Amino acid sequence: MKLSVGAGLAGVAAAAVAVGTSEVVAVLTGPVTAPLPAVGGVVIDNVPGPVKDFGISVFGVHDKTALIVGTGVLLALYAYAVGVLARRSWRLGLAGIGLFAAIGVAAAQTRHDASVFAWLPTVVGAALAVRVLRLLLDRVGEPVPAPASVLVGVGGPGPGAGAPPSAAPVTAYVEDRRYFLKVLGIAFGSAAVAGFGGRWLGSRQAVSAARNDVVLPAPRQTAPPLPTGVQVPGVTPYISPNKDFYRIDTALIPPQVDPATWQLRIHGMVRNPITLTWEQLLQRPMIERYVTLACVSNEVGGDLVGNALWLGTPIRELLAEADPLPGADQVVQRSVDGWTCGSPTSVLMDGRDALLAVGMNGEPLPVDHGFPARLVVPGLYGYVSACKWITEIELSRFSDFDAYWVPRGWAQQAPIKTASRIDTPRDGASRKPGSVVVGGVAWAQHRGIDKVEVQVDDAPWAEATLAATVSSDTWREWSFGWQATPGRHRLRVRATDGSGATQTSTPAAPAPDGAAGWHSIEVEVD
Ligand SMILES: Nc1nc2c(c(=O)[nH]1)N[C@H]1C(S)=C(S)[C@@H](COP(=O)(O)O)O[C@H]1N2
Ligand SMILES: [Mo]
Repeated sequence: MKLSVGAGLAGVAAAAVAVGTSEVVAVLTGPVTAPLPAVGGVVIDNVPGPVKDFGISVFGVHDKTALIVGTGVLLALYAYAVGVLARRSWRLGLAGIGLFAAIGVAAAQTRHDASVFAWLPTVVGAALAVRVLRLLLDRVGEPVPAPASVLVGVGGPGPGAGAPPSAAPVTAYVEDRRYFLKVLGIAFGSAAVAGFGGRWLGSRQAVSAARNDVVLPAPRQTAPPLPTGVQVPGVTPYISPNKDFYRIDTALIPPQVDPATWQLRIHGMVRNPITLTWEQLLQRPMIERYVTLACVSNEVGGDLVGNALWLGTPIRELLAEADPLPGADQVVQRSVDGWTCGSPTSVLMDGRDALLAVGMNGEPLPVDHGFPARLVVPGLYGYVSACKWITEIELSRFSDFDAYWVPRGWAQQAPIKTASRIDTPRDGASRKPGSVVVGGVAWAQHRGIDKVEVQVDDAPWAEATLAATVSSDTWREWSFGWQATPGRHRLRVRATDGSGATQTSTPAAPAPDGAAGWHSIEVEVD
């Protein structure tokens, strides 16, 4: 092994130990204070917003794993360089670790829910990294100018076999290399154990136990019973199970909020500020409603939309008690992790079933979906209304405050656009000639769906059959009987909402206020 490679590996091992131990310390200070998630969070909050294709990457879930892996790879490269440098100059090595620590600490401080000890995981990790790097570098050894005969001896069957006395330093190096590899292995092993162990401990003290103990109150008003025939065979389930419900947020690690210490503060431009504890919230009148949520980042034909039975207290009643001052046209919602969104006060108070929700499909909210409490507003995209892990409601003005996504290029106000999607057949599927059932969903929350039409190739638009639905706040499934003839066909769908407006054919990208255009698929018939 070349000495510089050894030094580089020593650097990587030191970094691994730093990251691993920081995860253990973060069991005490909160998962977002560990350097890797902290830096990842800063990246999320600072990617340029208006970039269209970035919308999904920022909102999306899989990209979070990619972000952590990417940050880890960058750190490994950096650590390798620090190791190589440190062998030449120990002071440069220390400076390299110092820079790592500075970045980690700075990132952790910016996390909204970070404690005053947010610096601790990185500092402990960095201190251990210094020790590990020194230990390993001492074993990498120094190049020893040796006579050729000695080098042959080293390459021979046994270390030092018949070697002259002058070979001593080289023999020592060979022994040190074994020792070096052993220490390197131990360093990586303990880093892995610490890292995964820390994460595991952290998840054990997560709120799942508190969530299991929650007994949801009975609703004052249950949801209207589901009519028969809401479901079209082959189409997305009418009610999205919690485990399949799309998840979109900026949280690398979902905030763990203990209901015992949770509070909701309603303040700002109000006559009567209110603070609610979890107990007090559960004592408020609860209602149950089916509401379909949709994400503004959803592309035409996409699946960032879901329908659930929510249990919650009408937010309009809480706002009325707080008594907004004239001019307070924006209800700013703030999550425990600092994320914000803003809804028009007029919309939250116009009588629709906007809920401060605590239950989803008969369970307490899943942690990923905002436990213990979130807002659900029929008719507004999630990023302007559906604050998860909510802890603050501040009455303000649109002219005074821009919520999280607004400076990143998204609209201040964003009612959900009428949309329709073909679920069956799938794009690119093949079918036999004859009768083929085409089916899908359409949504225009709070206006309702009045008509869905399908067009095959250039034929006139034909009306689809609408399935039953529970209210105008939910999506509606539809089906269409198609007499398929051999060949390749294009199928399009468009919906008309309860106000009589038909979806526009003009495509629009998700930014700044939601995608538009008709969903179309191709089907091969033979
Ligand atoms: N605290 C918090 N709440 C949030 C978000 C977020 O990033 N942080 N994202 C919003 C967006 S963009 C959407 S579309 C909905 C998605 O809710 P879901 O993950 O329960 O489907 O949550 C909203 N609430
Ligand atoms: Mo969203």
